[in-house]
Amino acid sequence: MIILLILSLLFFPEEKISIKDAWMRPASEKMTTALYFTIENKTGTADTLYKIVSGISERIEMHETYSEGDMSGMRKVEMIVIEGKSSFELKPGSHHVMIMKLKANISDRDTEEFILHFKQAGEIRITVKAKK
Ligand SMILES: [Cu+2]
Repeated sequence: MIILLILSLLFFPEEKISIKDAWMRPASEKMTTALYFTIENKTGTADTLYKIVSGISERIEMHETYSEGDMSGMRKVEMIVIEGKSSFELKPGSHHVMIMKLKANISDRDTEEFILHFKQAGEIRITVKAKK
């Protein structure tokens, strides 16, 4: 019985939240840049991304882009909800992460660390490569 349990854990690891295709735009110190990635939620329940932390800037916000009549632009959102068994793509022209007041230059092919905070999955650390 116990052997069966161990085998099932080995062959069917717990499905959870994963981050794919993360990238950010190169930018200079004191400037603002954007981070994009796809969140895959393989669990059966919704999860919420509510905070992103990194040492590379003074401020990090999640943004959405909108257009209402003649008005269009981007605005801050407090959280991103990823429904169960679905994925959510942050991409140019859509939801993105705004990295404000960079503490150093980010050059093409540099890598930076971010910690994503989810209500269910907890902290997920990602390494992101800069590309043009
Ligand atoms: Cu923005």
